[in-house]
Amino acid sequence: MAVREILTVPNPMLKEVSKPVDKVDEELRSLMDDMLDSMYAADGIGLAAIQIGVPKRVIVMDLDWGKGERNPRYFVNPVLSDPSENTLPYEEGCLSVPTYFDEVERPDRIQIDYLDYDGKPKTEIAEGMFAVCIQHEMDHLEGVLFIDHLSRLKRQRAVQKVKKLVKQREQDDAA
Ligand code: K1U
Ligand code: ZN
Repeated sequence: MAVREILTVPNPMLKEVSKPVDKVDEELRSLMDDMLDSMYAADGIGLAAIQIGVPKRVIVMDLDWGKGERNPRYFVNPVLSDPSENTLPYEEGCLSVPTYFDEVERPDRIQIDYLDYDGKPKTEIAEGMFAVCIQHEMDHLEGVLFIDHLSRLKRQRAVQKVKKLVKQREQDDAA
């Protein structure tokens, strides 16, 4: 298992549409293990494979991270359907847009069909934070970031903030 670098805006890979996975095998499980390690190391609750530069339709998540428990979840080739009419506004963050948070409104309930860590097909209803997070991660698979749901001005501000942060981190690392 390994912690991999998480890509940040404006890296063009984050705009790529990820490709479906053919089979859930040891190689894919190793990728999911690395994704989980990378997510935990960055203090996140979700991660899409494209965020570590792998354009596959794979998501990992742990909504209990930070509560002192580990409940990792894996979603391969996820498909969302039947969104609720009710929406939930939530102040979202993203490991690819570090230190920037803003409100996005999404359906508060949605169905998800996917393959699990062992390649078994599963169906679940996501609600609340699970619904917010899975829709945020699904956007990553389509090359969409949460800041793409905001105004152009806010998006530009967010990208400028991250560019400045990354430059500062590079200077600190070189010192
Ligand atoms: O996709 C990602 O970069 C992960 C992202 C998931 C997410 C968080 C909040 C709303 C929607 C999606 C993060 O984990 S960012 C880190 C963060 O905001 C957070 C971390 C721990 C607890 C709560 C939020
Ligand atoms: Zn994100």
